[in-house]
Amino acid sequence: MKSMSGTIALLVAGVVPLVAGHGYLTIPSSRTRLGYEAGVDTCPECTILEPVASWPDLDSAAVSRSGICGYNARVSVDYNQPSSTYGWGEDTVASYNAGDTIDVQWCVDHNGDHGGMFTYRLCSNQTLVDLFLDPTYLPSDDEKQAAEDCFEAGVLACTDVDGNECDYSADCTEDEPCWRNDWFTCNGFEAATNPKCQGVDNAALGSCLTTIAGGYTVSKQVKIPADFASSGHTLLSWKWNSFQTGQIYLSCADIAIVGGGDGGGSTSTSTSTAVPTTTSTAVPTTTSTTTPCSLSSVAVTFTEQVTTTYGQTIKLVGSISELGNWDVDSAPALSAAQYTTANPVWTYTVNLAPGTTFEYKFINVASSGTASWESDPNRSYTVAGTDSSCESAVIVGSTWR
Ligand SMILES: *[C@@H]1O[C@H](CO)[C@@H](O)[C@H](O)[C@H]1NC(C)=O
Ligand SMILES: *[C@@H]1O[C@H](CO)[C@@H](O)[C@H](O)[C@H]1NC(C)=O
Ligand SMILES: [Cu+2]
Repeated sequence: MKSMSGTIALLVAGVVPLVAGHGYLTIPSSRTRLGYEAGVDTCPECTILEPVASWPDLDSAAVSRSGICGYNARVSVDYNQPSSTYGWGEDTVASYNAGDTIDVQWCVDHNGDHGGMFTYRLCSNQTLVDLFLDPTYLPSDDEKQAAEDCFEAGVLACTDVDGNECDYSADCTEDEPCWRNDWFTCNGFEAATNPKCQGVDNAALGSCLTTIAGGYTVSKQVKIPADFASSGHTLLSWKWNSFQTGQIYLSCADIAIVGGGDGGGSTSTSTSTAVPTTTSTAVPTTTSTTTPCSLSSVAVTFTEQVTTTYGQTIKLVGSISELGNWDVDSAPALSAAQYTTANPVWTYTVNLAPGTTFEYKFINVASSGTASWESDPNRSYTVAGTDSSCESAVIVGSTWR
């Protein structure tokens, strides 16, 4: 249950609560990350499926209540059901094109880096996915398992992306079922340098947020299959099988995939076959039905490139209530979860009504409370979503000035 290193840390520190921090999906923002940012989850890296056989047969464990999105027993939160209260699962957090190669990242805690292998997965059965998109419905364990089987069939293989390093795990031997390089592997558990999952992208301690001992980012790229059917709302599931412990970690992120094939479920092609014209009225030709955009809100993610020192917080203050009406004390703080030395970025996602126009600036608040403002002029932004673009999630990138 606890890692060896965790046990040692407990003996030394004495006061650390009886948990060992582990890992969760951070990019795209998982439901777990949103739960942590909303304050309902006090340990996002503690969403654990255990005890299970996680190694070397990576596919053997039933997911039971953990499902594809994870169950955090520490705070009794089931991420398989969208939460209207805390804001995960109802809106998508990112939109990708079918065929895109995308950046993905999870965060492993220093105190619970159990090594092993991990995957990112998509399920092409929208009927199954839809069970996990209804805030009034918690899927049964059988439905969770059916979805798990679907996601297992949709592993986004390491080998699909040119330039990915797709190694065989140093902790597997050739005769074991974990001897495969389509999954992503962490470094050898006992490797002399950069061991375990923290070795994957050589990130610094504290490069992402965990609640126990500080986190290391684990960054990879995956490819959305070019023929993945367009979906306004589907799920990306992340799964990490521990080498050291009988534990599996699961998170999911709500995403949109556009521009893909029609998949198997579409009936649009059947309209091109001859329809017996029993009446004289014209049979409607296959017009491209442009659905009018009717988004209730757009998830706007602000990213600010700015190098900060320990104790400083970047906030976003502006002319609308969501941004504190220019009041520094009411302004939301950005997250440093994606901050690395190589990529010093702070991020904040806010749901805004389409058409909202506002001015804003970033401020750097020292631990003393003193705020430094960006230079003039004010930045300004108008939320789209009333036009034909109909993007439910957008990213607004900027650099401190
Ligand atoms: C999708 O899942 C549902 C529910 O399990 C199942 O009834 C259906 O046959 C599946 N569809 C496909 C195309 O596999
Ligand atoms: C930025 O907006 C604030 C609040 O409306 C205003 O007081 C300030 O003059 C603006 N700055 C510039 C350069 O326009
Ligand atoms: Cu553990």
